[in-house]
Amino acid sequence: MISQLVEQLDIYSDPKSKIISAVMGRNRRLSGESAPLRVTTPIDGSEIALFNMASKSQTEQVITNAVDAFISLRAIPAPKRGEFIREVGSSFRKHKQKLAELITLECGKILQESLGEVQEVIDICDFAVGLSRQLHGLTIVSERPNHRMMEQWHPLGPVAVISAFNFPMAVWAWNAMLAIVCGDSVIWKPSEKTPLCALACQSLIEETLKQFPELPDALSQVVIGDYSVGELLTRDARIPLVSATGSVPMGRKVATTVAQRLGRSLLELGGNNGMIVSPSADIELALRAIVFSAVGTCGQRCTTLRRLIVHESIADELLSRLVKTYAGLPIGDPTNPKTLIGPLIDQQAYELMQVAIDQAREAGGTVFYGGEQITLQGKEGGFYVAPTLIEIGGTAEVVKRETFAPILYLIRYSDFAEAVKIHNSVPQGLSSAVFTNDLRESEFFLSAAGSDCGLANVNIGTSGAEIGGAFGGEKETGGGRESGSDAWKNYMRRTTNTINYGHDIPLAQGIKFD
Ligand code: UN1
Repeated sequence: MISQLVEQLDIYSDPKSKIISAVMGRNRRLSGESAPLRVTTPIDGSEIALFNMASKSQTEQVITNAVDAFISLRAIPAPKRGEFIREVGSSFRKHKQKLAELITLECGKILQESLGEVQEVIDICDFAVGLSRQLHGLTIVSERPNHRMMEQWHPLGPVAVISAFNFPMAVWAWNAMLAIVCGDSVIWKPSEKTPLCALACQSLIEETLKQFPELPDALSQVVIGDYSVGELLTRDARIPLVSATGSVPMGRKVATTVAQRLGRSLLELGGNNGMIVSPSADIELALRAIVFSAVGTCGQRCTTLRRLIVHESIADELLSRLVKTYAGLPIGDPTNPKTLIGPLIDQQAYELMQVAIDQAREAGGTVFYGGEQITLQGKEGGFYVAPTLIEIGGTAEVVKRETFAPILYLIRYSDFAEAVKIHNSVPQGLSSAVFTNDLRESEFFLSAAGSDCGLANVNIGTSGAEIGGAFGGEKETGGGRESGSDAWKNYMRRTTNTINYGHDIPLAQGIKFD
């Protein structure tokens, strides 16, 4: 069934494709310049594709293509670029089901969540189309007579997008759709774990491009490769912006390399998100939000809930209800519509989960539920786990680390200010939530003295953000903002223009220089 799906997609046939290192279906391989990459499905661990990764010279060529494409793209009016993105969105709408099936196949998330991810791509396309007529700057009064000041936003240049396995289409789209309407060409280096998703997206872009002969072919390119390809992209001064999503160590490398050449980086790194549940909370709502945020995508979202900070007066009740709910969660094949928890991405993810559970136990934590591997008949190569609930003290080292797995640490608090302090005591700062019906608590949580994260929610879980807001976080999360609001400004360069329409040349600050 798996190989059939890959072949049905029929996405690899165009010889003019800008896809570097063509993909082959099961058991076929193209000769190429570089090492092979074996792609497996987390569903049962079987091989679904073999690639030859891009070589250094191929990557260099991609960068050169992107520079040329940028020169033509920046001359195309933004609303025209928006028309292209509108058609890209239509194409994703048309292929939504198939694309979702591919996400499920390659990264193991359940079909409902995969459909949600494709919807995120469609939504950001719509957003970008609107934006293509709103890339406006300010006009500013001048201190000098007969002068006028204004800001313009111009296209920036080729943008490199480095994305992670857990959102193999949406995060690229947040970046690429905005970058393209802003007039930038895009080079995408997807995770080595999910190259097929990237190729499927690229093939839809290429298909849509056929309707737009005035647009440059290389406005979007995909490079399949390992960290060495990432390094070439981050080092190259022809790429003014590198947008990277993934682990903190990866982000640190990207940021350091890009900073060496004084380029820009836009980072969305670790999560390790927390939620405070206060005594006034609507427990039914909180329960639903906790479960989706903690176990959705098998705990492998950047926005996954990992730290539940609960008032001592309701902690026992919440814990026992969570244990009961966890016990009933269907774990299994993500293509089965009844499943709510699919597999972890791979063995390494499973091992890291076990290490974290052991460390939590050593730090005095009590495992109330789960953590063990679940063997599914016929899918022994997949890593399925029971999501785990661990009660632990808020200061334990393991709680401060992001483990990409369905681990939920429960921490008790007695005073709300203390809860916020516990909440903010980790190095990461992506998403946060409070469940409360107490206005003072919710306002405090949202205030400057409250949550220190980029996303702070009230009576909503930590995951599942809409595309309309700016997405990203502080501290080790990297400070970047992608997707909605004014995140588009990252993909443009601002010029401040001062225009003199008078007959004199007065200097600012009243300086006389006669
Ligand atoms: C991510 O995990 O990198 O808010 C992105 C969410 C999704 C995006 C997550 N809309 O959970």
